[in-house]
Amino acid sequence: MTDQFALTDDQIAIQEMARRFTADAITPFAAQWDEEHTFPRDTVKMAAELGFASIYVSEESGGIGLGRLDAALIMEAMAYGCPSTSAFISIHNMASWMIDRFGGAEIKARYLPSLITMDRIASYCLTEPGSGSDAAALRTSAKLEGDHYVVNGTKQFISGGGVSDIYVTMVRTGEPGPKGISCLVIEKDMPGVSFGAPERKLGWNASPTAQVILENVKVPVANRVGAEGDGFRFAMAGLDGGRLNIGACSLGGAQRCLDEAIKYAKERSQFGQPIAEFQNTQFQLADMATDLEAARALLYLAAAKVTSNAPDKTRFSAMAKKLATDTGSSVVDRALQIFGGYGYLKDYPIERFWRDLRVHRILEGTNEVMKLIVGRDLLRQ
Ligand code: FAD
Ligand code: 2MC
Repeated sequence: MTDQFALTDDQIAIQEMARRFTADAITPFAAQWDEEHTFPRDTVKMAAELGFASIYVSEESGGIGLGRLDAALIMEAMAYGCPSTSAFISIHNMASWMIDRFGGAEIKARYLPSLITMDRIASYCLTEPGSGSDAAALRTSAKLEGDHYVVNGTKQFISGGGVSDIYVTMVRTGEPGPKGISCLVIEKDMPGVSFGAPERKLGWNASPTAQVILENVKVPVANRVGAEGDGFRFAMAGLDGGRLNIGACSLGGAQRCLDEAIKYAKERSQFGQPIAEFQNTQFQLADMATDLEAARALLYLAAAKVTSNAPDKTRFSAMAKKLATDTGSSVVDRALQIFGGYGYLKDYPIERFWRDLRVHRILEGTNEVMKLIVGRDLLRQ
């Protein structure tokens, strides 16, 4: 980077710390977590000791109070070892940030200390069986009865479902559409909370996914984040940052596969020479590196915009999520091709990254929804 675009010394230091943590605590174990569908609880707790569970929770609340570019650097570094573990930690950060940013003093004091240390883990519950992309159509109802809400409904595809202790949940307290939605903190142990069976997935095997089923759950009014009717806005603001992190997870995973492909191309010989000598291989690597740098540049710019609360931050976050996740999948696919048949085997890490990165084009808003957000914003100007 030139001076104009350089990371600060602090950002380089935090990137180095995240890379060292990944090399020691994530990369050596990631294939086994994938194979055995293990959620690495101890490892995410170790990440919290470095401050990675509260990256943009304010310092007043006990977080490390960094910006979204710092968060992206950390997520990108951890995804070099395991995209799904990195993304799991990102979702916890998003949910914790929503409590810090929009919650009152009492709810922050009650939940944030244990979320910052990851003694308690948080999930984010927006999606329902009948409302995925059309999130504002959610139907989980919260009816006010005295000093508590009675909550009924099902949340679908919840990362950490059954494992997390706290569920930051968007519910309907009022009229149809976005203005009738509020945000409640629901605890795993509240009577009436149960979970579906763990979903069997193509990838993201280190990150458990399950339905969260809410049957007559009595949730104290004190567990509401912010005012009634503001929950959809909070959920979307959370995703402005979450989408950057998912993009960063794709960049980190794709960078790993590019590095592996460069190494492999020098080692593997066919027709009496390393496959790296073929111009096609060189051109493939050149395109992969170029595409990745372009996506990274947009993602870092979008992260800076979210940190500074720029008016076009949501559009840039959506553009960066789309470009980084599409590019990430495409780079990993090309890396797999360079590995030939060996790329298809579990003996090498490429197929795991191929599977893990695929879902980044779907979750935290599909890439079609990202285009919808960008297109609408352009036409609004
Ligand atoms: P649908 O909305 O039914 O979309 C189906 C297709 O139609 C897609 O291609 C979509 O792009 C397209 N489409 C829909 N509307 C439009 C439109 N207006 N214009 C053009 N195309 C459109 N959710 C949570 O709340 N919390 C979580 O922790 C969480 N974790 C997840 C983990 C995994 C592994 C997965 C797979 C999903 C997770 N999700 C989570 C849910 C995820 O956000 C949704 O799957 C996603 O938003 C898409 O919703 P859907 O699956 O219902 O697809
Ligand atoms: N920040 C703050 N407020 C926002 C916002 C943002 N980024 N985006 C929208 N809003 C506000 C918006 O301003 C409006 O309020 P007002 O009328 O007062 O101006 C309100 O929210 C409704 O917005 P829209 O009119 O744009 O709502 P609509 O229903 O048309 O579409 C859409 C919203 C499609 C963008 C949204 O439903 C969406 O993002 N869908 C995808 C769902 C998704 O991303 N799910 C991810 C689940 S989490 C996950 O997958 C994990 C792995 C954790």
